[in-house]
Amino acid sequence: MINDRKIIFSAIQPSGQLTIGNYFGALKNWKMMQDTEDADCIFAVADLHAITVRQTPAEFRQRILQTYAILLSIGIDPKKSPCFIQSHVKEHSELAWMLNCYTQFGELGRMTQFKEKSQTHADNVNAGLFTYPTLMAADILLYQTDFVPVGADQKQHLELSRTIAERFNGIYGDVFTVPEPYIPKLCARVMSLQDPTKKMSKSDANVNSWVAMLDKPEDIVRKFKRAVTDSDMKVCVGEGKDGINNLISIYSAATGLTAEQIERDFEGKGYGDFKLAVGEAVAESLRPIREKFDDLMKNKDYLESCYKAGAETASRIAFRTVSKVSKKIGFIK
Ligand code: ATP
Ligand code: LTN
Repeated sequence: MINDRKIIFSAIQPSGQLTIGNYFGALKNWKMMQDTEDADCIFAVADLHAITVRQTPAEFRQRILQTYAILLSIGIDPKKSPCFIQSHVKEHSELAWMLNCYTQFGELGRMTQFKEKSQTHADNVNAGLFTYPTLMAADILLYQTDFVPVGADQKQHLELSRTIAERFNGIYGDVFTVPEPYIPKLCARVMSLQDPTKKMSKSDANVNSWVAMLDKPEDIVRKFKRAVTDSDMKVCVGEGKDGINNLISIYSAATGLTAEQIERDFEGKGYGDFKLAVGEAVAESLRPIREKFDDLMKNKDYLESCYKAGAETASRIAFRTVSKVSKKIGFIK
């Protein structure tokens, strides 16, 4: 890595089937930034984050590998952008502990994701769920990251990462780069197809509310056909038209058409035609990803060689940061 180039880092949890929310809100931008930005990109599968919720070991192992394969399927090039599994780079846990001691209880208590998840998993409000944002800060700060491509729901966590970095730098001098979120204009928050006032989430029990990146084309089309809209019957962006606004954003992300072009193309046409078009466009944009994914999952040795190489590169950078932090804190070498 060359020192004065910008660094881009992001991660994704292997906590369920990845949805088009993950794709259009985050992953698509990872690929875009890798291909267009004059920067070094590093990406990870955040398996340590995922155990804040109980996982079944055999399924979890499979899901970690699948999530890794999806990253390569969307076009992350492991030769260009180190791509690794978080638990393989021990410095993430190490720095997270240290940063815990520079994070206030009150700050963590204010995190909306913590409040929401402690309600949905009321039987398991563990300390990891509470300190989740300090692990995320460690992920980011280890690589001296400048930009973090994420969906809008992660903005608050990013702000806390900045606060922690600034606090640490304030005490010890310039140790960490203070990261900035990169939140897309389009699809920063893809909404549920069944309740468009709620974020699309893979943990939603109603499977018709979310579309998985690996869903079959006919299932994708069916879910869009059932999407909740309104009684206005006009394909246009508008207040109170959450369902249609969401579908227009998704269609726009899948086709590259602007909202104005979409409104023009569907003037005088019904919601049925529009929902079918959105479903078909999404299915088509995901087709090559699914095909690549099926190929990659047949080649586990290749996947292993990629995540091992990714972890080696990441470890070298992470080790440098942790050494610097340890020295600043006063640990004996
Ligand atoms: P869960 O739904 O189980 O809480 P998640 O999908 O929010 O999990 P991750 O898988 O770690 O959590 O998210 C990875 C990335 O996808 C993050 O950058 C997140 O902001 C983004 N993302 C997730 N859901 C959406 C959505 N509905 N719209 C836009 N971006 C999203
Ligand atoms: N917290 C994120 C996933 C995540 C992440 C990160 C994103 C873990 N570590 C580092 C960006 C940078 C989520 O729940 N969506």
